[in-house]
Amino acid sequence: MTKLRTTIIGMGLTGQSCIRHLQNDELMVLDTRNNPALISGLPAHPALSAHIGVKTWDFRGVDRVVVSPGVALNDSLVLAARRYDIRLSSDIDLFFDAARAPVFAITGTNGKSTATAMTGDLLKAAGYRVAVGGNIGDAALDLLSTEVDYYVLELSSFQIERLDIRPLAGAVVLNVTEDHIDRHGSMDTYAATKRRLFKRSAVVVFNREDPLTRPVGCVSGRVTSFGLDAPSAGSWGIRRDQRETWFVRGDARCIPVRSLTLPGLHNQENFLSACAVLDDVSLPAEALHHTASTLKALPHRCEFVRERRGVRWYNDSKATNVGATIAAVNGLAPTLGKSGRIVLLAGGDGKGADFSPLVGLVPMLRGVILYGRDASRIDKVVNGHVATRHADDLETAVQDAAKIAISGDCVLLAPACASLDMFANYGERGRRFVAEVETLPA
Ligand code: UMA
Ligand code: ADP
Repeated sequence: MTKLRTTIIGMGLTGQSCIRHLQNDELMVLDTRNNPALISGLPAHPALSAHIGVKTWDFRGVDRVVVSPGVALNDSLVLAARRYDIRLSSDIDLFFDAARAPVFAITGTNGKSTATAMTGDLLKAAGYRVAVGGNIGDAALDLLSTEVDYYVLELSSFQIERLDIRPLAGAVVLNVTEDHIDRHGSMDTYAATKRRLFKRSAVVVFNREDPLTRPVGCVSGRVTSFGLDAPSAGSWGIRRDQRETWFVRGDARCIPVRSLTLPGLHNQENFLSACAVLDDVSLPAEALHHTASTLKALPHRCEFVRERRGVRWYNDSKATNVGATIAAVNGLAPTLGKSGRIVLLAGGDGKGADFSPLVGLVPMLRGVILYGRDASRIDKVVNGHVATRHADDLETAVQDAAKIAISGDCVLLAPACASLDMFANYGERGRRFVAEVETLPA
């Protein structure tokens, strides 16, 4: 039998998972960069050739091209492949071709990873065998197994835009605020991309407080919603009685809100969205209670680092856009005493975003330490409203923050920007921050 000739664009986590999965194909892997970070770890394959620093390519004779999510669809390589009318795929398409268990998919600008982890935890607590992955970190193809009852995937807009939409057990769009405009061109396109997930989903979950998440046009599944208000029948929300505040489905009380260990209203929303997407799965109240009360913050999401001289330091390196920074500051502010303020470390690659909503945070801030490529764009927004300083690197920013924070304050790394101008990823940025904070003398 002749082998399928497949070209993979991108040698990162996605590309590598495709190499592991497509062991029977004749594979070519291309990367536009001269030094792809993961090139030394390419998986073994019987028929693989790899090429780096590729700007253009002759795709004649290729049967299909699998494009990694970080590679834009208007990249010159992708355009070259299109000229030959070759089928363009993604790792998520390959995943759906092979998956034999129902799939829940979660997207949104912020909270995707947290809500995805919560959804997986709820299913596990109810006794199901669950595989959780996608944009959250483990590539979808690496999850495939016959020993799985449900898959839970976090999907980014980059993954959805190139996806041939398949039936889902449930889909959530958590929220849509400005992000990735450099890739999608406009908010409308970005929001519509996220809502594509609803098209063939059995349960469609939107956020009542965010109109951009509402399904538009025809969806075949049952539509439900979540929000922090009292819900209508069949939707999820919060109700108060004289003694207690409850997570509820319609009128039915589920568990007290105080059972949820993760702080902030945004985590209440994330939890409600996870409950809503599992609407068709039978979940005992104990599973909800166990999950809510044992959840831990994922790394680099409002992670407490240390307390020093009365100042608490937090790493929220995952705040890669304005909406996430706003949620992080709003989440931490209520934990401070009356005179406590937040020293915010922000900057990096702003992805073309409008930073003006950050000005609303000013009353909660002691100062803003700025670094990275778009530092001056943020400065233009907050300067004159709050003290700002510029630092050459993250380590200097930490030192500067230590000088201006006073007892009762907290220092928060929540950059409102991607890290790629200075770091390999948000994880490296968070680790460098934590390392520097830990070296500050007691
Ligand atoms: N590359 C090119 N040309 C380009 C861009 C990238 O050749 O124009 C190459 C790079 O040199 C590198 C490879 O492609 O060798 C990287 O591919 P990728 O950028 O698609 O990243 P992966 O390592 O495959 O990781 C991707 C997701 N990354 C992106 O979408 C940018 C990971 O999400 C995800 O965890 C992983 O697949 C597994 O599914 C990260 C992310 O930053 C966390 N996501 C964005 C976000 O959350 O905002 C969307
Ligand atoms: P994502 O995977 O979408 O980036 P995460 O769960 O990793 O989301 O959270 C990233 C950051 O976004 C958090 O550190 C927090 O600051 C913020 N965040 C989390 N949940 C929400 C939410 N529901 N609404 C707004 N911001 C949120």
